[in-house]
Amino acid sequence: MASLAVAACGKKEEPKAAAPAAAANAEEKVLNVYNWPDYVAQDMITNFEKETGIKVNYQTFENNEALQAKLVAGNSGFDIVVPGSVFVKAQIEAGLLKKLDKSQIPNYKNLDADLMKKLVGVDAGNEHVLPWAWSFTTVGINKAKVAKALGNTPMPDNAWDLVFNPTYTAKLKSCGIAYLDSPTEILPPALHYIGKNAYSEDAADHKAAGEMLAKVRKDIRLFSSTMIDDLAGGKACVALGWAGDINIAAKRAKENKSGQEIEALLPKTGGLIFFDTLAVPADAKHPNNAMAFINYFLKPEVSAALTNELGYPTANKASLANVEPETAQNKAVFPDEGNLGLMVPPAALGNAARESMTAVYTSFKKGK
Ligand code: N2P
Repeated sequence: MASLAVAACGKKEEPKAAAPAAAANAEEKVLNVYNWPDYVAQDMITNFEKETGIKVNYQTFENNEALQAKLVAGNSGFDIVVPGSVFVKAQIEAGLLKKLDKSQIPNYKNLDADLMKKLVGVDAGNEHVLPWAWSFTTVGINKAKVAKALGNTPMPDNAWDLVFNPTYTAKLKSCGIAYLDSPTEILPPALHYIGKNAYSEDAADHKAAGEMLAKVRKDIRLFSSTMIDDLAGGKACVALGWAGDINIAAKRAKENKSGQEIEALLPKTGGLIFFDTLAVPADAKHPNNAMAFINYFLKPEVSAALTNELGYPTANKASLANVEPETAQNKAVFPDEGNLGLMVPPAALGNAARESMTAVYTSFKKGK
């Protein structure tokens, strides 16, 4: 009897105990997400909707500059956005992002503490963002087409030569060179190639990178927001892009039985690591739904699906057990310690540096 009484009493107390959840549910069951293209596992959104009853409106943006413009304008209507680590510090400083409410993210414990430490430089105390996925900027190739276009010239020792050295670009332009279309995607690898700090804020360094870039401008066929179709569809044989997207292109070429082998290279002087992060705009209307989405994403099997389907690692340590062996062993998805050690870690760029990079990039692109 006594235990029944306790149970009954417990029941009576329930509505009070559930008050915070009730407050969360007071939000209309809508979540507006703004992410990069080709960056979500196939069933994730529908599964989240089924599990939570929250309806997701999903839109995409093509580069960090486009997202930045939306956030600065305000009233974007988005509840979840996915800024690259390069932009996060400036966005936090400008008050554009809300702090995460970790009490609503029990799966936060699944995150890899070492990877989270890599973000404290852009988000002190890991208060505002957590990784959606990470990868590195590098060079992707269609192996057979590149070998053919290079002829007697052997592959360079440093893969960056394929996109920055006129000796190689002059030969490769026949099968197509593609660059990402964004100042903050091109200037950092260009700076790294000429031996400067990839995230230098010095306008003189940007100018020097621009001078190097000008020498290869006539050999660049396309500027693009993703390398997937360019490489898999044969528009380009070489791309300056993200390893993850190059991995997707490789997968697609295989599935299409095109006979073409596409590969993300590991440059001898290192690629540039980036994190894309889950963040909530300061004026988001559905921040609690955003926390529910983040918590859902941090389930081991949900994060693992992103890695398995798209070839992007997440920071969800608990998801690693669900990553398929073929993906886990792919060095273009999970570079080994040696390669990671060569890579440029993520860093922040201030507004003035980004403006200076944009000016250099714009005149580079125009000057054919
Ligand atoms: C999505 C690629 C986004 C990664 N396919 C670059 N930040």
